[in-house]
Amino acid sequence: MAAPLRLVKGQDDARQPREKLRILSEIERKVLWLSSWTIHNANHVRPARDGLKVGGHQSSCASAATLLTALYMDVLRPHDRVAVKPHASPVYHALMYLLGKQSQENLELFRALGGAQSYPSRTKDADDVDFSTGSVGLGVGVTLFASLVQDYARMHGLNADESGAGRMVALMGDAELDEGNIFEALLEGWKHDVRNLWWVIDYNRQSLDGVVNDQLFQKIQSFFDTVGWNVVTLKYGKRLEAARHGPAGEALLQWIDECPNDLYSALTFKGGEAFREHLKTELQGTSGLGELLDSHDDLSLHRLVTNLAGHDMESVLEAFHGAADDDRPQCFVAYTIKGFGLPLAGHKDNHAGLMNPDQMAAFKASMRIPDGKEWDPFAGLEAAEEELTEFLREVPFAADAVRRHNAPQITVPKSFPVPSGTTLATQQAFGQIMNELAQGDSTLARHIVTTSPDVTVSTNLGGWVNQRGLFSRKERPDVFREEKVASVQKWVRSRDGQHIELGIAENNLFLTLAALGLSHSLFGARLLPVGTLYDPFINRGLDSMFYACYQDARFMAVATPSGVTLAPEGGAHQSINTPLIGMSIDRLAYFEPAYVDELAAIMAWGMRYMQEDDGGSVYLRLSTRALEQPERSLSDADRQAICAGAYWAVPPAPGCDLAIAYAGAVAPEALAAHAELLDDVPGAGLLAVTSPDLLHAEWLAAGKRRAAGDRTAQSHVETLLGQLGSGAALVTVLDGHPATLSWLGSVGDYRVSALGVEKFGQSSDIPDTYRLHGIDTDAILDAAAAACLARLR
Ligand SMILES: Cc1ncc(C[n+]2csc(CCOP(=O)(O)OP(=O)(O)O)c2C)c(N)n1
Ligand SMILES: [Mg+2]
Repeated sequence: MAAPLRLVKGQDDARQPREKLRILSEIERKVLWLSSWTIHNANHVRPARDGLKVGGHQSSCASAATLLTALYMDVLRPHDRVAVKPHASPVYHALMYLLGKQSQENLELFRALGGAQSYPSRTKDADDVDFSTGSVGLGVGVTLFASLVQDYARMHGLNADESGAGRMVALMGDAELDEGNIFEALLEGWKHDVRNLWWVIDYNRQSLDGVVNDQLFQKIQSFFDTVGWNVVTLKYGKRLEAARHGPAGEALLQWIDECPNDLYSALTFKGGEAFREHLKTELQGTSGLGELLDSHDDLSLHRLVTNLAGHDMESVLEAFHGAADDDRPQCFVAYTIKGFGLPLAGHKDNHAGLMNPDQMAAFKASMRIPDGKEWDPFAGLEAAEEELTEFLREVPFAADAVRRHNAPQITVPKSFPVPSGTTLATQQAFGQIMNELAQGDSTLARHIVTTSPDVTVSTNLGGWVNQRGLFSRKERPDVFREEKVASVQKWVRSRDGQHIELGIAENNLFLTLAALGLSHSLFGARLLPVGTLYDPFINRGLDSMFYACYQDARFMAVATPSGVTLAPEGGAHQSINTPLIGMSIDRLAYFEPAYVDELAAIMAWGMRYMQEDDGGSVYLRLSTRALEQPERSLSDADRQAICAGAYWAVPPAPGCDLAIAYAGAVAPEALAAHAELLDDVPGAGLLAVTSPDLLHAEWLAAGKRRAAGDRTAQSHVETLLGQLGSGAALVTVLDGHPATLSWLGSVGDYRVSALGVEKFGQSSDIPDTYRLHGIDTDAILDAAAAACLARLR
């Protein structure tokens, strides 16, 4: 039973519930209008230049107008954070417009350059979007991990907000529940006992292509029950609830209950007359039916039968306020109608459907909007402008409070100490660097948080976790240790722990990194998140990784082992395409060091980069192959070159016409081939590439600067390769797709022979697999010989 409507804490006591309801309903009406008009304007009013449909989702907006109005105009507080379903973007912008946080100009430019974004965007929208959405399911999922991160920040005393925990809210489409990542997140949330989480399902029973399965609500109920959420169903609005006690009331509600989703939608679209016909036939003989039908004309019958709670402000407020003081995760299943209040309501094809100009004109008239007053915040409403202005000024969500924090940066040394040892793998060295960081009690170490999807130990994070412990809201000792069962792993769970152990789902890893990587801004807690996984499974979490970068979360993803170098594991675990992913994701700097002194410098650089305003995230592609380490001590300039993406391991003789460029674990093959080549080409160069990504990005940027008139612009790679002769041959090699380095030829006039992995691999040892893929010493020598011969021709 829902709680009665009541005022919430901190709200103006003078404001009476009835009055509030009336004004909120007015605002809801305005929001419905503005969202519809924003889309209409973009499609039908604003001049089109390319003949392309602009699009927008009037029906998806209408479906969510009541729920979002209730949330933003009454229920939410400034420290709550929200993911709004992508297709309700115009509703969000309309609400922010009314609250003075969005401009009319941006609404007019909806979906145009610089205007309000198609889908809410944390980085591109001007009106303080908390979580970007677009790829359905991910915005929902990230709220769950944000609640975990909020707890982490609070329990580590790092959060800026003193006003208690905020709610992490998702206003989601019902079809988002088809996305697997939702269920992966739910299970993980259950394990971590997440709190202060609200998922509001806009249960319009329609997706893009049509109407969803009947009885879906039962499944929803049981999914959420299973993981300990409280489920609140908002089904009938107040008018239908009242009708229950009138003539044929119970029968009517039962008929709606049993009505298949597609029939209910179709009748909603057709109108009151269609409902009447069906009720007459299907409830024939029901006592009171005649009285019920006779007391309504078609319009009012339609209003009655479509009075679902998700469009009934009073019911919505009751449900939300009824749950307000409970920190248990809440799922609200709000029955709605896609296109409610529009001529598109209920039609199965309405997802991308737009009102045509005639329909819009009629809708505008029904909204009492005079010509020229389309953007007026108050036109067509019954409440007086002063009253509405006063109400909007008092909206709790809009109270003067910092919603985007800015946590100070943590100092990071120039480089971390280089792990000692003559033969080491980068993965092993990563573990040692983290282990050493864990030992001191530096400020830096206190702000690092690690996470891994069940590969903590196998990616060498064990040492860090032994010292820093696992994060858990509930303390739990290491039972194996207490029972004196010998193990090198010490897994104590506590609120102080600095490692978030996840189940295997890589989507969850990247959504956790997304939430951790925004914590400085969301909660004022500067965290330096480091997440480990096996490189091939970047593909598994790719959309979430992309999503994290899209909203400018800052993290370090350490992917190991990688490539075919993990040879015996076979084709299913050998990653080929990940270097190209590293290069092509914006705001992500991909590195593939071969040696551990490079790694130590890159990790320190990365932790600085993660904190810079115009920085980004970092992806380290590491290996389990132990390499003999060079005996050297890096200078600042060396480290600078390493972090810029490349250096000459052996500089070429000036004007020399041959060089080998390698990245990562194939260094020994490149070195061996280079040593052999020196007999024939004494000045041949050997280029160590540590980041194909930064090298490439900076090269493109320099080209753009030159095109813009800066003649002095020169990139690091141009300086390096400029030491070669014109037309020099370049053999590139890495354990990854050859396109990663093949572009080097275009940096100057160079002929590239690009070696790399193009085919799925199979189980074998390194000599076999390198030979199979043509990245061994012989293949490099063959490519160099062929390149030299081609030059002579
Ligand atoms: C990952 C992903 N796949 C497909 C789409 C295309 N798409 C956009 S909305 C939608 C259906 C959404 O239905 P629902 O979540 O129920 O939203 P509503 O009915 O409220 O519009 C689909 C398939 C998408 N945005 N993201
Ligand atoms: Mg839907």
